Amino acid sequence: MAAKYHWLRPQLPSVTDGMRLSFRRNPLATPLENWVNEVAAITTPNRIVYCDGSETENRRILAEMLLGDEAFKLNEKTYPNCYLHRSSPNDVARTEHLTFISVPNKDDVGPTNNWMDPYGAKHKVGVLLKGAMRGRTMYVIPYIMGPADSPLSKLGVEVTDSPYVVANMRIMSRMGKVAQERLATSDDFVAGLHSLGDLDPMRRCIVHFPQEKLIWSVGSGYGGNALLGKKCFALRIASTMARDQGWMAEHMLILGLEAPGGKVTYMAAAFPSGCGKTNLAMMVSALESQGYRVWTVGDDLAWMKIGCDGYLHAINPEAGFFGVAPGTGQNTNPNAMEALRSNTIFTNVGLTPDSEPWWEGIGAPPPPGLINWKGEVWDTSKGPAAHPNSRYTVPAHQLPSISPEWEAASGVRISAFIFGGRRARIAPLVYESFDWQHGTFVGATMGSETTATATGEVGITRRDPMAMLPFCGYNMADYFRHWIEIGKKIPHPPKIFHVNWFRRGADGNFLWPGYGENVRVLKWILERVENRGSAEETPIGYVPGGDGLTLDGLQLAPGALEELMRVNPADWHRELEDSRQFFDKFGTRLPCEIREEHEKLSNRLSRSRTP
Ligand code: OXD
Ligand code: MN
Repeated sequence: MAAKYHWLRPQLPSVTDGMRLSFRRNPLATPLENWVNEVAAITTPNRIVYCDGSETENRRILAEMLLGDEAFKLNEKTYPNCYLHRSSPNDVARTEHLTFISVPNKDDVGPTNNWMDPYGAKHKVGVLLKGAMRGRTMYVIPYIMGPADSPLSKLGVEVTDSPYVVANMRIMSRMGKVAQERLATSDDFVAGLHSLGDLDPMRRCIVHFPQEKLIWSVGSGYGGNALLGKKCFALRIASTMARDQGWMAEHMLILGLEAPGGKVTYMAAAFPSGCGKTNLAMMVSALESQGYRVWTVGDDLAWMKIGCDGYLHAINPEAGFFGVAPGTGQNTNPNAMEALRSNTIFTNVGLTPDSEPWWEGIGAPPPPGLINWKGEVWDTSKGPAAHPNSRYTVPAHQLPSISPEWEAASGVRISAFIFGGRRARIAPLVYESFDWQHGTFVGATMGSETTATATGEVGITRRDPMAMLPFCGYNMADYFRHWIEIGKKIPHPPKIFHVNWFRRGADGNFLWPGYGENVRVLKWILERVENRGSAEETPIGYVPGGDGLTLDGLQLAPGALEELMRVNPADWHRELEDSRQFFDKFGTRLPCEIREEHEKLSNRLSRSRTP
């Protein structure tokens, strides 16, 4: 056995020594070349192509992608340089149950991650990778997460046997020559090995080795499982790097709110998947005529570091948007609709007879002859024509609302953090935490309801601290500790808020219109950041005072505003019990500050009940 798997590095004394496969190193080769050769020895591709990121190469890769029967060129007149890709029907989303963090000690990944021990993982997943690229091309993609000239950016290298992944990585990261030049002979890169394998879900596995800055992903060609720069590197591996190096890697959008006079205030917001992060980041402001405008810096990820000026500075590590298509339309997100008219790769959307993409919510009825995401002629008996998790991959610079600062080398100064979730009953439209420690508690108690019926019945609440449940690469108790500690080190920390666009009235209808009207809430947040804006104290934090929100031009149902701001102590006591059960999973590793905030909130709620 040992001889057969000698490339799995059992000859090394420990898997924590920072080396990767470490087999047959050539002292004349660069660390990148050595690693690529080691990977090739395992996966045995037919040929190896080092990607340079050029336009000529991109055309070749797209042509290669089109050779497969699951890719199509779209209408060149109406969607120039756009493509449709259909993934295997069993491979349409991230697979959290097949995603592992691999470090020696199980306690270090905590109760919210799947764990594999590194030796076991190397053997088990190594078997799946052995010969996995036989007959295929292995592409080597050096890439930068973050603006090419930013000190906050980091390098990665992904090897993959999927041309679709190469084409997507070209949109989502700065890849090729620019990364190769920055990497030069350094070994300071996150290494990602991706192979489609045979796409059998029984042989699918995504493993992270944070101590080696290594990712192995086999058996999936979809999104976050295959574009390794996104969730695997920029969140799971980067969160451990951030903990060790004193910065933050968060599942947050970044936006700039421009006020009359032109000053832009930047905010970063974390919402669980499916709560409208992309729409918020790309919002067309309902208060544009009053001079309030929203600029997009990023829609999913934020890397943040304390700057010499004492503020937290954020970059968007991505160069594109990998957005959910269904529900994206002229009314909900006109900026995205404009961006994705060219140079976009669509995945698992419907296809019209005119070779245009189609999805539910696009704003046009399904045309006769529509083909669904599986390639079948569609009718209503077949369910949605576009898969609910179908996507567009579009270069960020094509977005009409892209911030002029989106590639600023020093990032943008963050003045507010916003947490949120989908809560039908409990959380007010917006509230402000009392301080950083309380704000950390607000983030740690975040949750979102999976469903809420038309009658407003509350769905299942999934606790999703800081929207990082599937993405934190280490024990979440230590992640809360990291938040508390870094807050003490930021001379000018962002203020922390919580929003809920999804509160429903007794009739089950949403109380707040959402979308572009959310700018009214952002405006109040901006005013609070500037120490103005009227606010009322409640047990859970500050909510806007009677005239706090700018509501002119908006028709709310009678009583809706009061209902939107209401804090019901009995509901919050139940909520606290639910989060206590979640926190209990972490045992004594949970920071005492979190328990302390829990206690303080409980006391404030009890006091508020007493007349
Ligand atoms: C995403 C997610 O795809 O959070 O961004 O699931
Ligand atoms: Mn996300």
